[in-house]
Amino acid sequence: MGVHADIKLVDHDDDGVDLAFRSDVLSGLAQQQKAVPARWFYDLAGSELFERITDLPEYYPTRTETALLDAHCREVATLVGSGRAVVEFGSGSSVKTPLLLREMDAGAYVPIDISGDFLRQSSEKLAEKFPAVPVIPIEGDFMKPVSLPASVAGLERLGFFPGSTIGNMVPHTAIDLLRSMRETLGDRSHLLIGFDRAKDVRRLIAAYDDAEGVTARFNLNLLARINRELGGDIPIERFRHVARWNEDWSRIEMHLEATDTIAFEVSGRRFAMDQGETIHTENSHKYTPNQARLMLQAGGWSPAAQWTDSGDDFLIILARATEHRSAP
Ligand code: AVJ
Repeated sequence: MGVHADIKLVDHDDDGVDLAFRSDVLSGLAQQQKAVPARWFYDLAGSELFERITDLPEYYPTRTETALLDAHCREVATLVGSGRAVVEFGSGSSVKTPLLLREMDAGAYVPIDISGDFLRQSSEKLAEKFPAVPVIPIEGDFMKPVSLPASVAGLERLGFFPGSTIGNMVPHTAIDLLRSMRETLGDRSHLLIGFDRAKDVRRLIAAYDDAEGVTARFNLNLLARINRELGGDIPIERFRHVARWNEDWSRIEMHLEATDTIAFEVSGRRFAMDQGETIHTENSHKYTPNQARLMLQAGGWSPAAQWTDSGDDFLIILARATEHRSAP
C-alpha cells in the first residue's frame, strides 16, 4: 500500500516563509505579555529535541502513556471494531502509533502534522511496518478543520490524540478543538485521547526543567528558529528557560526570560524587553479524571472507557461521538 503523496495545507510566501508562523510571532511579540504558540517548537531540530525529552528520567508522560497503550490497545480495538480509518492529530514521530495499529486491522492511517519533514520520515517507517495499511499524510495545522481525503470517505473513523497535547490548549480552545474533531471524524466515530494528570508540583517542575537541560534547549530553539526563518537577530544567549506552576489554571508554563534589557528585530520590526520580562512559550494543563471527562463531554464526546497507571500519573480515555439528538 505504502505512503500516498502528502496533502499540504501550509501557506508559504515567495521566500518560503511560513506565513502563519510570521503572523503568530509578530502579533505575539507585540503583546503586553509576549507569547508564541507552542506548536512552533516543532521544526526538525525542535522535534528531535522533543524526542530526547521523552527519554529523560524526569519526563514520565511518554513512558507512562506508552505502557498504557501497550497494555490496553487490544481492548480498544475490540471496542472500536476493525476497518477503521485511524486519524492521528499531531502525529510527530508516530512512535506510539504501532501499539494501536498492530491491534486494529485498520482500513487506513491518516497522520496530520505541522512538521512536514518529520511527517514524511515517520510515514515511510509506518508504511514499512504495516504494508497492508494505506498511509495518507496531511501536512497541516490540526487546530483548523481538516477535510479528510476522499479515499477514506467510506470508513468509520478512530481519532488518535495521544501525548496529552490537549494540555497545551487553554480549556476553551481545547473544547473548540474537540468539537472540531467531532465534525472532522463524524457520527459513529471514536476518539482515543491522552491526558496528563494533576500531581505533585515538584515532580511536574522537574519534568519541565530537567537536570540535563534538554527542555531548556527545546525552549530556546524557538528563538533560533525565529532568527533563521523570520530574519531575526534575537540575542539567544541573553535568555534563560523557566518552567513554573500556575495554580489557578492547574498548568505548567514555560517561558523564555530576558536576563538583560535587550532590543532586537524580527522580519524588520523592532521589539524591546526589560530584564526579567518573559516570552510565554507553552502551557501544559494537568487534569483530574473528572475534569478530563467533563471536557470531552463539553466537546461532543461521550467517554466509554478509561485506563490509568498504578501511579495515577496519566490517563487515556476512549470516547464515542455523542449522538446529535434533543434531550432534556
Ligand atoms: C508534547 C505537549 C505533550 O506539554 O508535556 C515537553 C511538550 N514541553 N516538555 C508537554 C513538552 C516541554 C509536551 N507535549
